Amino acid sequence: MSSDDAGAEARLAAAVTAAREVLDAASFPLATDDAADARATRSELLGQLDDYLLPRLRSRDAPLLAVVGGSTGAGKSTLVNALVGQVVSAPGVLRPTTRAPVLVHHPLDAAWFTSDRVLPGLSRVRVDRPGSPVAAPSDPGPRALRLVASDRVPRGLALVDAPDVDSVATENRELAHQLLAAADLWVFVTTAARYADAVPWDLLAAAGRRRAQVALVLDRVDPGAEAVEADLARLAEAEGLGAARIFLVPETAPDEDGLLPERVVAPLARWLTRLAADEGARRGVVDATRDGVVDDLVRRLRGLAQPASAQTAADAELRRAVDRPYEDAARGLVEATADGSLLRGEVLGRWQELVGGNELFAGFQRAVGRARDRVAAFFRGRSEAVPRLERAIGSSLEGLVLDAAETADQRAAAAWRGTSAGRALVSGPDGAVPPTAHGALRERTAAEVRAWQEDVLALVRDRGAAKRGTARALSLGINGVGAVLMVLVFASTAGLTGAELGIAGGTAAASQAVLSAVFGDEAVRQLTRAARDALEARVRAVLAAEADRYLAVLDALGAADDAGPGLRTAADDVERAARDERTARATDVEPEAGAAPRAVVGGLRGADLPEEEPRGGAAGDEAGGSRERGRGGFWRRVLRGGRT
Ligand SMILES: Nc1nc2c(ncn2[C@@H]2O[C@H](COP(=O)(O)OP(=O)(O)O)[C@@H](O)[C@H]2O)c(=O)[nH]1
Ligand SMILES: [Mg+2]
Repeated sequence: MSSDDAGAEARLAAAVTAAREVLDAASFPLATDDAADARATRSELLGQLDDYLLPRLRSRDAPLLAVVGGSTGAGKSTLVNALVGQVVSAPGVLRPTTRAPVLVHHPLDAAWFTSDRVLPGLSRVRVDRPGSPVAAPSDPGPRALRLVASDRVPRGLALVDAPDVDSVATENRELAHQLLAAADLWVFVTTAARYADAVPWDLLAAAGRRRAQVALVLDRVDPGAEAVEADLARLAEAEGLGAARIFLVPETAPDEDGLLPERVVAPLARWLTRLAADEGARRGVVDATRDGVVDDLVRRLRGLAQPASAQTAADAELRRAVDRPYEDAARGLVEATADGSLLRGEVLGRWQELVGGNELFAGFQRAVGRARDRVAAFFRGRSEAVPRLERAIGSSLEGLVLDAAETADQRAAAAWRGTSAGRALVSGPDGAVPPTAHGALRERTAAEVRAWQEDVLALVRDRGAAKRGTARALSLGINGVGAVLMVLVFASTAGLTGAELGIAGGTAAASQAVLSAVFGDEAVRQLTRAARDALEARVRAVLAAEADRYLAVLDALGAADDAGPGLRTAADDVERAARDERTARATDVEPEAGAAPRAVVGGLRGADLPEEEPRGGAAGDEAGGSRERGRGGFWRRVLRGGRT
């Protein structure tokens, strides 16, 4: 390998690593219409990147991983045992078998598989005595690999006996798919009776689309059933697997050791053994599968960009659906606390108690007059009425805020229920938005209202201190003057005149007059504004905390930043790096190319049997022996006549 070649490969590995990070960050947390598909694609891709592509890019020289897959009872385990010459994997009669899959490798290749270089999510168990055909009590369960070292397996090749791709046990099925996604080569086993089943073909078609290298084994073929082979070849061709080798294994009975006769697996044994020995051929298979996975990665990263942007759009829509009602609530409160509507019921009663009734507003004004000294005296005489008014103001305000919060909550929840992304977050036991904590909301509201009343008293005190002579006059009347200021805040009916003003107007006029007597007109205007601003800030604080129940959920999900552009860029980068790497590979003169196959170290059982002469026709082969594939001209052409 030239240094140019190595550099290009390293750059491809870097681009794929970067793409993995982008993909990992885009988690599609919101239940948008396409989220479920996007999540499935993402987790499949992440799995394949970790299990296969990144390890493969980091070590092109790692042994070729041939995964023996197929339907329930197709004969996968029996085939692996026959190739290895010992029962390394128990053939199953009882289903589903939940035993850990077996990986068989040459003893000198052990280091490639004992680490978590490939399939890092699976634990490893070394099986020293693979002869035991039944699941030991210490069976590590399906999320583990049972590693078997065998001299029979050629160096540079490893065989995995995968679970059934159509297992009724989800865990087995998923593991089978995961193992196939991690394979350099699929050895797909099917039978004459089952070869047209839908599940395996869904998988095979997907393999064909991404140009995974596949060998098909038509197992347990009865004499006379060879016509099936042509049909299988047609199916394979139609699914983009025209280049797949087809091996026929005639039906025979296993011997007393549970092994099929050597001769029936000889063609497959020979082919796999030579593949391991021939560096060029091995690389060819490894690279072809890898290139297909890289192209598939680029395609699927691009495919995820749109769903990723849809997440961010949904996030923004959900945020608006919360902001709108809570903003309306805040505005409504600001209005309701200024238009006189608070001057009713208890508040009005207490106010009248303080100032002496509606018709006595004038008397109140007269009593105070323009002499601020008299203000303190006025309130001193009414020391009971002031705190009662304050309490009435406090509880009216609280009620108003709680109502507004309740309405906003209902509107926000309804809006979220109206979208698929939002529904998943508010409905059902798994809903992520916690319901209003009524007790805490009431406490918080009461605290803010109390704090506002403190704000108002502080304003009055500060203003009094700033004005010569006022502080002493106010010393006993701060609470009373503060209460009047609160009332004035509620009654600022700007623009209304005469009879329209009603109670609010009269109240406004009276309180305005009293406060003006103490502070002067301009100061009263400033005080009113400051008190109103303080009220708005406190009301908004309560509402913001409520809205946060919703917004915090979105913040935690993290869909606010659009991952779409990043996914597209990552796809472009991988595509460019892959193109460069392929160019470098094509122009690189492999020293191995054209060289004689290196000496075979290890050889699968049957690999050294002499090749049989082809026998024409579809006649059975009861005499024993097996055929690698049909003899038809079509297959000669497809396979370039290349019997191995
Ligand atoms: N007679 C015969 N039985 C087989 C052959 N291959 C598998 N079996 C039996 O079929 C059943 C399922 O085989 P197994 O290897 O466990 O299939 P797997 O599910 O694909 O691993 C077992 O009872 C095997 O003994 C074969 O070539 N000939
Ligand atoms: Mg099996």
